[in-house]
Amino acid sequence: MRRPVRIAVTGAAGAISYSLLFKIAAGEMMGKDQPVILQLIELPHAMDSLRGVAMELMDCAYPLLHTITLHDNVEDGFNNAHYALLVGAKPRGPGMERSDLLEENAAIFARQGKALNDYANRDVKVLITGNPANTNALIASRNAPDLSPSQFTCLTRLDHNRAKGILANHSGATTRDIGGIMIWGNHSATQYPDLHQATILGKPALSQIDTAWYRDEFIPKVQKRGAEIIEARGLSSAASAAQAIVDQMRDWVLGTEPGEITSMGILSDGSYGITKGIFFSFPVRCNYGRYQIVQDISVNEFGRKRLTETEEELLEEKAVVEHLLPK
Ligand code: NAX
Repeated sequence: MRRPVRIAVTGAAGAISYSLLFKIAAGEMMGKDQPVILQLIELPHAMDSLRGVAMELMDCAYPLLHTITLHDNVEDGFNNAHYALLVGAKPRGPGMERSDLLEENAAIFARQGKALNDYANRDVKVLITGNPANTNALIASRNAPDLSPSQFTCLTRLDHNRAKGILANHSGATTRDIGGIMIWGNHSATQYPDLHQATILGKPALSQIDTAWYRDEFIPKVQKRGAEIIEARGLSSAASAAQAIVDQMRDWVLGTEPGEITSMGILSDGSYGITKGIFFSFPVRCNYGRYQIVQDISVNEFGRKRLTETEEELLEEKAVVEHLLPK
């Protein structure tokens, strides 16, 4: 058996974690031969609830679950972590402006970035889920000067999976038959779910579906799926978000399937003309624990407009928190 890896999770008593932690302990994220130590982090007032979650995890008697530790601060919780899943964030309250939400979360993710820098394993891989995920990732990475920005990603795999699921449902194919989905940009309603590389049973998806459906129904449906779920369920996506976190981390660590593309929010290096220094979802492939942007995909005029729109939103978000970013 391998040596256990340390996985720190913030917001560990929240709704997403209530699905996520059980999947990790069952070996769905790191593989069926990889024992895990869970370092669970919550706000002080949620520690009782967290103890309940830990008891349930213990009661599942997972063979791969080595140890569980509970923490009410990130400095202890991130200690020696190989992986850090930043799920907890301040939700938008009544009457709260978007800029207030950005600023309040900026303070949280600045502290978390510093704590990762000071306490986590030097090779830690960090996935930010808490919203606004892209800008929170920017803040965390900028506050961790001793870590490489390539160690930080934000979650856009849920958008990717949603696009795949909705296309499968519409076309009658199974998700196994679908490849080449791409999500560009922000995890928000400006994201661009792009089907120009997508295939259904190996043939171009766009030759098999109606262009009007793609542009007028599919794109807005993926963009607004989170809101549609809140309206229907009265609660935000939790189990599907947990699945997406597992999928994104597994691909990052263990690699994407040969030839397959996935989508990850990563620091822009200027590819596709996107401003450097913002976290933007790109089509990537992963191998040996690293991701690489898939290059040379042609982006038509329709796509370029969408890329610019979502890029502009991220630049606006960055401008709101700029004064909190270390130089
Ligand atoms: P919940 O409100 O159920 O749980 C969040 C938990 O985080 C709470 O228990 C809270 O006490 C804890 N928390 C808050 N601040 C913390 C901090 N500084 N340190 C440690 N713990 C902290 O929310 P949940 O449904 O689990 O969603 C978590 C986050 O994911 C939200 O910000 C949500 O907006 C975001 N999402 C992001 C998605 C994405 O694709 N990027 C999709 C799903 C989800 O909406």
